[in-house]
Amino acid sequence: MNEKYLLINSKAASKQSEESREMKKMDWQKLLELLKGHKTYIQAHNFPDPDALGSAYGLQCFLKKHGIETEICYDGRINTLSTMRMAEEFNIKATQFDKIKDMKEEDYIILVDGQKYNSNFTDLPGDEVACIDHHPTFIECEYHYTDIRIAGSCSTLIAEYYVQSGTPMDENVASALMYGLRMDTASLTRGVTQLDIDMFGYLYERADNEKIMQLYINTMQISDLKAYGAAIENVDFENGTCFAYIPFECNDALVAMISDFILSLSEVKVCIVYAVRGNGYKMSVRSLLKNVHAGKLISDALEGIGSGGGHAAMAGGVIYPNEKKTWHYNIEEIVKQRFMNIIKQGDLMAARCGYQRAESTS
Ligand SMILES: [Mn+2]
Repeated sequence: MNEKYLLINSKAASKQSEESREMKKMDWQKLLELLKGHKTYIQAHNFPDPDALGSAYGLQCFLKKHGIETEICYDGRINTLSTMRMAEEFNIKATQFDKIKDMKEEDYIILVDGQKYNSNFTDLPGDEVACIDHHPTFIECEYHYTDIRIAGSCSTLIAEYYVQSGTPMDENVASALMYGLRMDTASLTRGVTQLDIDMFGYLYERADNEKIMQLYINTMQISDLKAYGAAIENVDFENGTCFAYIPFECNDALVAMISDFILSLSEVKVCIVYAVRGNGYKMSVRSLLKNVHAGKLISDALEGIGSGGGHAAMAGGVIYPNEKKTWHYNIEEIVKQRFMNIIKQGDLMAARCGYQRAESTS
């Protein structure tokens, strides 16, 4: 079932990508023109993952080759083993916003691997003039330069800047982009478009593939097992949909990894994994069903109490801090009710339109 699903998904995704590529073409010359003479920061999403860091670094080196110096910044922390090791291995210099003392309102910011108003993007003092991202847009925002196209990773889009402009790519950049591409697409098995495959081929010839394989080993720490244990302990399964609650703080990447893990159970078609985040909650959603779009599901289910969005197969979001006080006694009940309501509405719609659930058609 999985393989078939992926085939359908990848065909649909590449069609979608072609459409969106027509709408918003990348224009590397326009980007260079825009940035000339401005102090520029490249902002990766909060708590950057390998794709965010890889694309920020790839873009930084691209711009440098064209005479534009930039600084990579992010809010939150680099707190997963995979991202920490990546930064170290590829010598990527990214500065936590707290340590940047001199960002001014007139400084330029390019957002990578996410968009303004996303729950995982802190609004820094600088001016967000450009955005390069591979996620669907949930809240529209005008930038001077926009390159938002659906693809498996943001690293894919950045790789294309080198290809289109004929800019030479060194091994370190190719490796960082390759790692980002592989991590976001689970090595080309998730949300893959034709562009991802093309760029994979391009990067493969230039990257240190041995080093990338090394990064794949030891990506978890003993302390992560506590979160897996809690999620397994609190699993609640109903009709193909699985909820798992982690009642303590847990970083974004770990919540996402546990979400992938729960989805690997053969009975699970949709899963919602969430953990305490300050006074609110951090959520991760996965869907294998054609009629359940993970991004729309989380966005609708959290309406009024949080925000979220993402791809058809994977999405993330947060429940706002002030909500926890009122609800933490029965958070599991509330989350389940909200998500199941949306899923059931989808099923009703699907039944009316004569669709079938994906698992019964493939
Ligand atoms: Mn990404």
